[in-house]
Order: sequence, then C-alpha cells, then structure tokens
Amino acid sequence: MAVLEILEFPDPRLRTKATPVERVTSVTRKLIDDMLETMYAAPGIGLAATQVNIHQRLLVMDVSEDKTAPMVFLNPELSVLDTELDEYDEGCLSVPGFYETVSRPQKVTVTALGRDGEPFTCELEGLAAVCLQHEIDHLNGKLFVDYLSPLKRQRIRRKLEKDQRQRV
Ligand code: QAP
Ligand code: CO
Repeated sequence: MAVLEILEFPDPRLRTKATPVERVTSVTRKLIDDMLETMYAAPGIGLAATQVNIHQRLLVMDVSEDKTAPMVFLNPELSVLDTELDEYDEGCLSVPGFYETVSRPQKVTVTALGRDGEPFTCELEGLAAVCLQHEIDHLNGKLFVDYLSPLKRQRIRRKLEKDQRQRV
C-alpha cells in the first residue's frame, strides 16, 4: 500500500469532473487501498479520487470513532431524502488548516458499487451524510470553499498559495 500525494486548493486539477469507473479490477482495488491508507495517514474522514489526481468516480470514508469502518463508494448516485438543511463545520484534506460552516441536506440515500463491484443502497445522516456529499462534490470538481463568500474563499486561496510557495 502507499500514501498518495493530495492536491491542494487552488490546484486546477481539483476542478476536473470525474468519469464513471467502468470495470472493478485489481487496479481499482489497489487504488482503494492506497486511498484508505492516505486518508488514515492524514488523518482524515473522507477522500475522493479527484484529490489524488485520479479522475474516476470513487471515494472512501470512515466516520467511525475508532477508525475501523472503512466505506467505499464507486459511481455513487445521491438522492436527497429530507430537504431540511443542517450546518456543519467542514474541512478538507485539499484545504489544510481551514474549517468553515456549510449547510447541506441532512438525510440522503446513496446507490453505489462497493469494493468488489457489488451494487448497494444505503441511507445516511449526520456526519456520514455531510461527508458523502462533500466527497461527491469533489468528483464533480466542487470544493467546500465554493459555498463560502468570495472574500473568505480569496483569503483561503492567498494563504494556501503562500504556504505552497514556501514549501518549494
Ligand atoms: C471531509 O475532510 C469532511 O484542514 C473530509 O489540516 C470534513 O477528512 C466532511 C483534515 C469535515 C465533513 C466534515 C483537514 C486534516 C481532514 C485539515 C477531512 C487538516 C488536516 C479533513
Ligand atoms: Co474534501
């Protein structure tokens, strides 16, 4: 397994719209394992393939306390069960050091393929629902900073650009 490099905002590659996973192969499963290792190492609770510069519709998450419940979603399709919105302070491995409040539907249903390509449907609420919506946004080239005011987004962009310049 391997820890992969995570793209950081405002990298334009984070704006790529991912395409469906066509076939679940050993290459797909290796990518899933590497993404889980990358997420746990960070540490994070969710990671989309877009963030590791792979533009396929695949995401992993683990919102459990003890980090023993990895979840894998290939080609996820979301439907909103309850249009009631809930606020959550979101962060992102691609936007390190920033947490901001975002409102999203509090209850969703997702249909996807699992690690072995088996279809499943599940209902999510709470942090799992927030995280899933955040990660599906990544697959569509969208980031949580897009929900903030242009001023806040600009401040975050400038700070991260400065950090990135100082790192090279
Ligand atoms: C998405 O984000 C998420 O800034 C997953 O310095 C986050 O795992 C969904 C992280 C919150 C819902 C609520 C962020 C790690 C991890 C940072 C993450 C950082 C180190 C973020
Ligand atoms: Co994110």
